[in-house]
Amino acid sequence: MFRVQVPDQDAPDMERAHDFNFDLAVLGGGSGGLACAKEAAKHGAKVVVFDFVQPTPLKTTWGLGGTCLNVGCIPKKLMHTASIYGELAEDAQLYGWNLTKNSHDWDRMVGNIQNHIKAQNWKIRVDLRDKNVTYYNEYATFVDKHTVKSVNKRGAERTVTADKFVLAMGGRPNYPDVPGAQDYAITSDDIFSLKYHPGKTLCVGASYISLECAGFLNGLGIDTTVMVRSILLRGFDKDCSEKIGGYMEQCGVKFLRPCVPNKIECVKEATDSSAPELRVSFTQNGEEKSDIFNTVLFAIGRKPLTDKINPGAIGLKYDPNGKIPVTEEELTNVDNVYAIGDLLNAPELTPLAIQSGRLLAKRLYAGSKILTDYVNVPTTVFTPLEYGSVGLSEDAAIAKYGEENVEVYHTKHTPTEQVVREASALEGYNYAKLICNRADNERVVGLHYLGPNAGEITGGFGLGLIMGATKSDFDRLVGIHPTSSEVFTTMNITRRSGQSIDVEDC
Ligand code: FAD
Ligand code: NA7
Repeated sequence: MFRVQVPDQDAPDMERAHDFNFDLAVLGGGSGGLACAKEAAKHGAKVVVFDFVQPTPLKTTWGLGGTCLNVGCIPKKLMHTASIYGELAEDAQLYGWNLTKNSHDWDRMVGNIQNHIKAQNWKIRVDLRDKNVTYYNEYATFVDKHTVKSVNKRGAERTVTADKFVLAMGGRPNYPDVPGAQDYAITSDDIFSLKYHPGKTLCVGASYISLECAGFLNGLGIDTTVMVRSILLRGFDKDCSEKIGGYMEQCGVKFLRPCVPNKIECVKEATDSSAPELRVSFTQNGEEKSDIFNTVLFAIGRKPLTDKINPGAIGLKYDPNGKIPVTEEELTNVDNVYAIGDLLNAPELTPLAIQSGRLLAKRLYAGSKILTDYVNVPTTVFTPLEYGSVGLSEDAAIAKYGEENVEVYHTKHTPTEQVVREASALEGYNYAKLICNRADNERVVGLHYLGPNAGEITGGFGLGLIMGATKSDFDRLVGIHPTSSEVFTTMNITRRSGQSIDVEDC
């Protein structure tokens, strides 16, 4: 017989040595804040979460759950999937399916994605209630180190005291200081619920968010241009980043580089059902130019709005970019205030925000000593050619271990499912490499993969890297045939050898 364990509502409160309203107040109900709040409540803490979304200049707003669910990973992956389905529909015909080619329906896609998100917003509310976490849909600011004042959308105020605070306010997209940017352009905060078809779109920035948006828009049949100030995907492996750009270009995405915007003017206003017409003036290679677009999307970085929580009231120290320096225990310079997730100088990723929130709550309320591991965090860029990586880029490995100690094994690969495609210009972009430290038994310090299902592949191999796998461990592993992941078990060409990687074995 199974027994369902329900929380004992009559259980005595955790022993408290204070008179505050709550043991823990969490500012921000996104990935990190929710994980922290629920974990703390599980260990008996009396917890409140404040979550409030300030609307975008276009007045877009959303529900509980933070960036990932509402305007980040989830709608992004769903739109990426929508665009990949278009590609697969082409392949399906090569596999014998008789499909009439339909054009893509933006409204239907957005409607279905937003329905999913709204259902999740509701589930999160119910989950918090079930786990005895108090939730206020209010914006919180500090009064003193144990007190916050919060305001709801009608302007009603409340004052709440707590023993400890966890800051989990995430970040918001930056706008450049360019005339018309805030008036006419959008960001990732708007694109996933855009009421009208975006039309001809300019994505400004070469960040992964810009390239992912450009990738799925182009895949949905939209005329798409990316404006690049310098390099693609700063911080990622250069080799792989350029291949992503090359592939996108072959798929029809236009690139303006090196290029920066100067002004955005409205030629024709947007309506509820149609995109505006915007004239964008820009400097490309020192030359002044302009072009007309319907949508301009800025993806030029994100910033935590730490200055908006009245940090001066508690003497909170933070960097000019809004990031908050913390100790290994995620403690800020204020002795009862902690910070997690995108507020930290660490990769801005949902699983890391969740991990940091959950482990912090365990340390605060369950006697745990386990710290969040910020090294070897796998990640994937969901561009049309997906890119998964874990560990160091080639440049970072050379900087850390010296060129003579870095051995790069690399290869091209052809995903079996793609062999029916006619030989095309898109061939040869699927690529994989292992970066090894020769001074340490060829320990693998970086793994990079370009090809389908990058997230699934990289997530699995990430375990190998945190366990300290060497190249010979990868060689010992028997691959699963025919899959793309087996490429990592058969690599024998080093960059040092100069041998061609054009020939592939079965
Ligand atoms: P958030 O999720 O941003 O939550 C913070 C919440 O706090 C927000 O709801 C905010 O409105 C609220 N808030 C702020 N100030 C206050 C206040 N004073 N009072 C009350 N509430 C407040 N990560 C991945 O791992 N994989 C991906 O594929 C991926 N794709 C992404 C795609 C896009 C377009 C974007 C923008 C991000 C993506 N990310 C991805 C990053 C990921 O979304 C973030 O790392 C993650 O959401 C950070 O969680 P967080 O808890 O730190 O903050
Ligand atoms: P990133 O990774 O900080 O990238 C910012 C990009 O925008 C980068 O390509 C910049 O070019 C470019 N940029 C910055 N300012 C400008 C201006 N003014 N004009 C043109 N281009 C500009 O930002 P993301 O939004 O992708 O990601 C932020 C985090 O969110 C990320 O870590 C994810 O985990 C979630 P540069 O290379 O500086 O020339």
